[in-house]
Amino acid sequence: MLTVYSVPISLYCAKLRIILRHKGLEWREESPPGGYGSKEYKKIVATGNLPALLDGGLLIADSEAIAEYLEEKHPKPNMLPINLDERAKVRELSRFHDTRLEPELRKLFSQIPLYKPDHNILQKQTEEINQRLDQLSNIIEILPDSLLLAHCAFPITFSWVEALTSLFSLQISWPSKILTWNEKLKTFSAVDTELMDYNPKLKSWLRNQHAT
Ligand SMILES: N[C@@H](CCC(=O)N[C@@H](CS)C(=O)NCC(=O)O)C(=O)O
Repeated sequence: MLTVYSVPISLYCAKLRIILRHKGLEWREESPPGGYGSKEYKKIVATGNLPALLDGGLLIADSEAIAEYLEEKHPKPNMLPINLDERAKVRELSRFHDTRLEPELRKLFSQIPLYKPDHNILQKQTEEINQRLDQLSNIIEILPDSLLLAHCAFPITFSWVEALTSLFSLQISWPSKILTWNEKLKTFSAVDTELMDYNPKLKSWLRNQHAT
């Protein structure tokens, strides 16, 4: 059985669970010994980050590397298109998430435990996220009729954006195309199942962070 090193609140671990569920794979989750970034965990995963996958003797870190490995090892159902050009576009969308949208969201994480967040940071990151959402709405073309690797992180990131919007009263402008796209993604049972489990955990984690 596959082993995934994860923590419940990790966005990229949730993305990986969507892929695992969609492919009908079985896995068990383990917390990183000593916590992620710990010396103990770095003996297993040199970079100390999550998620990491252990498949027999093979250990892989980075959700996208894991996703592509699973796609090649378990190609059904297909989560990358057969067509070369389309496959390249799907990878482009994955990179957009991991290198453009999510890093702007992440810059808000430092504000979460604070009673008095820095309003300049909130304002700046609101503008950055709005800009990325706008760009995304120009990248996504059609409503997907199958779930692809590149789709899997977005519904989780959108949940974070929504949760931080209510926490910090952010002025996020959601392009209607993205709202429609996200509703479509939620119709895939692997996405829906993950969100049903993840969203309450996210809300409760945020409440606890804010109370401490
Ligand atoms: N691009 C990486 C990002 C993973 C990532 O940022 N993971 C977080 C948890 S959600 C983490 O491990 N942060 C601690 C660190 O990077 O040292 C991926 O897709 O796996």
